[in-house]
Amino acid sequence: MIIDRIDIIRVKVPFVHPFETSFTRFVERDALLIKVYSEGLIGYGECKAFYGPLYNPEDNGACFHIIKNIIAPAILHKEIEGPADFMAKVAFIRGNRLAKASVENALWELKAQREGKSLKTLLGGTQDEIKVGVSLGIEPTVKDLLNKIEKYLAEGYHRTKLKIKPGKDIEVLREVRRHYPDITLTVDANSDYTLADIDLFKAMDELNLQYIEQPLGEDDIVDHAVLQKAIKTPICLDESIISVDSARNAIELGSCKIINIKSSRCGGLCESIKIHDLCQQHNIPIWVGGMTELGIGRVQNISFASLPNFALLAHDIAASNRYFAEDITIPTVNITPRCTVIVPDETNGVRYEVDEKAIDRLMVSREVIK
Ligand code: OSB
Ligand code: MG
Repeated sequence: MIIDRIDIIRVKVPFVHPFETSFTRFVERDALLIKVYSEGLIGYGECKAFYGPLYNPEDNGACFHIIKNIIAPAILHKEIEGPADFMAKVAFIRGNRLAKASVENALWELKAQREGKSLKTLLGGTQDEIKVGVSLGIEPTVKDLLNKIEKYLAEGYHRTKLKIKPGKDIEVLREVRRHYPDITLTVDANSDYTLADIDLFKAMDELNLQYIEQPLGEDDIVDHAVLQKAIKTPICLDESIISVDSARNAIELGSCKIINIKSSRCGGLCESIKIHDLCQQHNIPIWVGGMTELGIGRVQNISFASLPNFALLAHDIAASNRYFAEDITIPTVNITPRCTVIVPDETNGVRYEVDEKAIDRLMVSREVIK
């Protein structure tokens, strides 16, 4: 396919409720949408960067620069066979995984349209519907948090993940466990602790957590191995896994027992499928992580989560209304009464269209590159 034009559209979409993590308090999704035009077709990608380099090393400004000034000149008006060929053509760019992934995802959409197949089929998906969990932010008081937990349990979410940070951890978790002794509960520290906190994580062993997500720094895979040997609760790595090589290192070192895959963090779906396969060989359970994405990214995550080794654990692919009053797909992502999401395929009639009118309403700026 010849790439004719690339638009980078910045949108800002308010959250229905602020979402606080150990690294920031989000009040809106400030995102770049990537629109790739090719031979009369349009493929969308969502760049998962945030307004600042707080979780990933890149932010929106960095991605905008890399897409406009480095990726676009490498592919515009050239023949690109598909996502894998694209990845080969931008392999000279070190890092910058979120930027590469956003365009790679759009090329998967174009490939699906050209071949008249669903993304699920192209990726090798086998599941028709997938189970979802919810990720809950840090709240001002335990009472506020309990109210939030209650709300999402009532909606049926299969797993409740709580964000923690130093000072808002073990005491809060003990309270939550006292109210909900049996729910599937996990925590996510987003890298905010060090091995000096080892006793805190040993204390968490009493709480019957399904896993502890990314307790230590993103580069600390050696320290994560030390911590994993000292505690019973499985560690699930998020930030530390950016490639199939980092996954292999973490598995060989024993730094985790579970991995959360975000295709954006790992530079796209091509690399993420390799991580999926590697984890399957090593019996490492995996699940699809989230980045508070808008509809475009959320729907692509659903298709990715239909791969076979994603069958065990619930994914961070909540209904769109967990974050947004207004979203950019028709329909927006909804959960079934079983709290699953249905994977679009050629036969089940589930289809999502990009809501161009909503994008126009939410747009802050548009850059046209051709
Ligand atoms: O660490 O998983 C994370 C949101 C933004 C950045 C990082 C993370 C998260 C979440 C929310 O936990 C997941 C979601 O519901 O999209
Ligand atoms: Mg995480």
